[in-house]
Amino acid sequence: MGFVDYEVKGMVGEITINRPQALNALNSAVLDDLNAVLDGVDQEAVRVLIITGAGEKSFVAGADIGEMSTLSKEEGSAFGKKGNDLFRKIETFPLPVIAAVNGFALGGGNELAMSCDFRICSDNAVFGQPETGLGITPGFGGTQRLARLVGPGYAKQLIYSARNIKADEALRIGLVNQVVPQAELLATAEKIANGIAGNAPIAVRACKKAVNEGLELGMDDAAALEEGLFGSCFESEDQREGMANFLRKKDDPKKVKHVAFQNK
Ligand code: CO8
Repeated sequence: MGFVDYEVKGMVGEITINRPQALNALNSAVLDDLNAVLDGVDQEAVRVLIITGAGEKSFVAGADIGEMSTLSKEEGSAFGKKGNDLFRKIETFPLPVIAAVNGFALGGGNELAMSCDFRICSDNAVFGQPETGLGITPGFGGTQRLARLVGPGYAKQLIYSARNIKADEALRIGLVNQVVPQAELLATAEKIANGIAGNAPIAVRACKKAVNEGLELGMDDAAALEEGLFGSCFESEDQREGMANFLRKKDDPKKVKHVAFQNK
């Protein structure tokens, strides 16, 4: 639809920001389209999402500078909220979301990637928060998520200096998990996604919740959160079958089989 394509391949949903004439920059229409695609994801059939950008040059080159250039203070705040609400929706989306960063991930592009559960990138990827060079702050979560991901010292240096970094530096500071040749990016993301999709969905989704929400809590409360989510997996068909499979295999190694988890 519009500026965002969506394709389901087996249990993996692939979302592509598709506005290559502007290096996939995020204007209001792109944000609306992405929101609508997320609302349409069949969360029973699809187990993992991948977000990438169209073309070989850019993941997302930021929020649309032309659209932002004439905003008033109130309109600026409203645009920030629109992006923040959407990226928070991705961050808290029940399914794991992988960013496959295929080029420039600047400003709102880096912020979109950081709202995903983790990032892999192509070797031509460039990351940065150029906003202070444009007279604004990052506004779609960059000041918050970058500091949480790479630590406040590195985040502040990158944001204050508006310096872009290449894939190898992004890997070194923990902004991305893996760097691969451009031609292998999507296949690598799909392989990772399919690996996750083969595990018990109830458990994977509970793990996302546990990590995300636990990071906001003190350790005692975080441990209690984990206990509740751990307990919630029991009595599910997938827990029973997953464990029974292991026990069968112990009795007789020939009984080892792949468990086709049913999300029940
Ligand atoms: N917005 C709008 N158009 C863009 C953007 C963008 N962010 N990035 C690229 N484009 C457009 C260019 O204007 C150009 O269009 P045209 O062909 O019509 O002139 C086309 O994409 C191709 O771009 P270039 O010719 O510039 O391509 P280059 O290869 O020469 O350069 C760069 C690529 C280095 C990525 C360069 O395009 C660039 O620096 N882009 C801007 C990057 C940037 O500063 N991004 C951050 C924007 S600010 C932001 O994201 C804030 C988020 C929070 C907002 C909160 C609001 C309150």
